[in-house]
Amino acid sequence: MSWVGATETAEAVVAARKPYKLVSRDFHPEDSVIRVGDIAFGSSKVVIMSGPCAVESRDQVMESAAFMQHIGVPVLRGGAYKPRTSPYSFQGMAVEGLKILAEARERYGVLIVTEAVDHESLANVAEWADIVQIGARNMQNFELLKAVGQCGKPVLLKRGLAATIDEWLMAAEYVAAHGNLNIILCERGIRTYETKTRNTLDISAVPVVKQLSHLPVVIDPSHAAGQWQWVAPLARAGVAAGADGLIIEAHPNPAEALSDGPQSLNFRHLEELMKEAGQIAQAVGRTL
Ligand SMILES: [Mn+2]
Repeated sequence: MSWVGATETAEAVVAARKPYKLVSRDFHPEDSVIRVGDIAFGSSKVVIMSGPCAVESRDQVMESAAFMQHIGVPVLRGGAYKPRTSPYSFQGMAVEGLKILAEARERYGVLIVTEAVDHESLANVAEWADIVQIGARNMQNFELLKAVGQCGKPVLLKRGLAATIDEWLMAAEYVAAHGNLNIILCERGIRTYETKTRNTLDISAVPVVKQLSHLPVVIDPSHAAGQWQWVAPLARAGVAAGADGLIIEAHPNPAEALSDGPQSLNFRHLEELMKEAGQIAQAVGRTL
């Protein structure tokens, strides 16, 4: 057997072992560009998404949306359904929260990304939001992933906190196999033996996933860090590593946030981070 033949055989063996198809680069060699409104994930522009962890009130959302518009953040985040570790923590405003987010879109021209936690909330989120988020804890909720495949909206699929890259891509494959290839992958930190940070941001996931898959990858430095002081350095690293976007928690008054206050940036720090991320993007041949 020639060396060329041996290499081809080895590649065929590796390809056969790859459990995902639709989300694989083998299936679609070019980068996928996911268009939402007038923005695109996976283009030369790095997409910034920001806003509070949770929708807490109409005033809080309007203040946040106005600031995002002011500094040029095109996508507002904010959870109306909150899968909290404790059943005694704030659980979210549900449909009322979704309506507030939709009103913010009308008034300030921002797109909305928000999480669905089950079939019922998925129907509501798909109706009111622009991007459906599937959180880390639901990454392997396969029945929900099948429904997301048919929901008609782009999906932001977070990596599970104990999921390997292959498991994460298999979760994306579920969504794709059920009809939705508008998938944005989101690395948000994985659980390791380190306890100083809330999770360990797996920066290597960006180049690895980009080699394995054609889908865009964004970084969530907030849930990885768990502390606002570490969010900007991780965000900068994400852009430098080639991430197609960032999703960052920011709150008008982090000290009073009902959810994830310690890791939320105030608006002044978010504005500083936008400038820094813009410079890093330029250094790697991209823009914000
Ligand atoms: Mn949060």
